[in-house]
Amino acid sequence: MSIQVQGKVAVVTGASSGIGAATAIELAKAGFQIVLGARRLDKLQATVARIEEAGASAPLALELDVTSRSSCVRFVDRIVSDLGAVHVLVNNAGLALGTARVGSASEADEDDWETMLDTNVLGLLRMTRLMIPKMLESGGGHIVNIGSTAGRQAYAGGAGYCGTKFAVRAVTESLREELLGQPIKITEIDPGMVETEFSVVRYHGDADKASAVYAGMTPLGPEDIADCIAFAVTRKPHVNIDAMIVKPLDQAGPGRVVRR
Ligand code: NDP
Ligand code: 8X3
Repeated sequence: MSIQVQGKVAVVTGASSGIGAATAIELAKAGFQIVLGARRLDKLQATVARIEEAGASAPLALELDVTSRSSCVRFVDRIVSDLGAVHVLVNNAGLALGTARVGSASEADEDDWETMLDTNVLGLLRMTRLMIPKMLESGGGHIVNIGSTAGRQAYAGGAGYCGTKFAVRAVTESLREELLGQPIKITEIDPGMVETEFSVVRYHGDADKASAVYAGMTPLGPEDIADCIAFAVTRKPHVNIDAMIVKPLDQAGPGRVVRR
């Protein structure tokens, strides 16, 4: 580790599951004071318990729906009133819904597109807009956006989801330009296939379809991505990790997977 993290506050959105939960645990072990946000408070409490079991200091777990402006405002206000500062924001909350091809999509698929855009793009913008002034008041910060390989290479059936992740890249690069000269770092982490609740959510709860995604290959685990995030946020003050693309060895690209 190259920086002093004691006393630094790290906020992880979507910390009730998968990559967000693993990141919260990893950053807590590294010494950050953690704030967890997600809609499912019972699941957030499970992450809290895992952080406490690891012997790290007790995190603050707060309800957060990134699609709601008032929920985001309440979340950020509560962090500042309870902890007085914020240094790291991991914009992880996100989801894929469905694999409809545009030409055969239904009204329900259109609703899925709206939810993905509202969560993955507008939610990330909402949280970032609210956090930048608080980071500046705290003496500096670091924004980590979770994109995807789906934001670098599109695939059939992914127009809705890939569209949101290409947008995350555009937002990250706009922020890089806007924040030049300010003490705020900006990083994008673009994972390939990670086994989490992601595919269960994408297939609307169909566990068989979800597990078939990873059949015969070795996917990444959420802790593999958490490891990369922890590395990025603990570099020396003058070092900015712009982006990391992290895929399983068994994956060359979307749909290009070796199965044994
Ligand atoms: P999970 O489904 O396991 O976790 C998603 C998290 O996002 C949950 O904690 C969920 O919490 C939260 N979330 C969803 N909607 C909202 C919302 N409106 N407000 C607040 N939180 C929300 O999936 P992953 O861990 O895999 O996904 C995390 C991120 O990683 C996503 O941005 C995803 O696109 C990205 N990603 C995932 C890959 C994969 O293969 N798994 C690959 C590349 C990128 P709750 O439901 O409690 O609100
Ligand atoms: C998730 C990766 O390839 O399932 O962001 O879209 S993929």
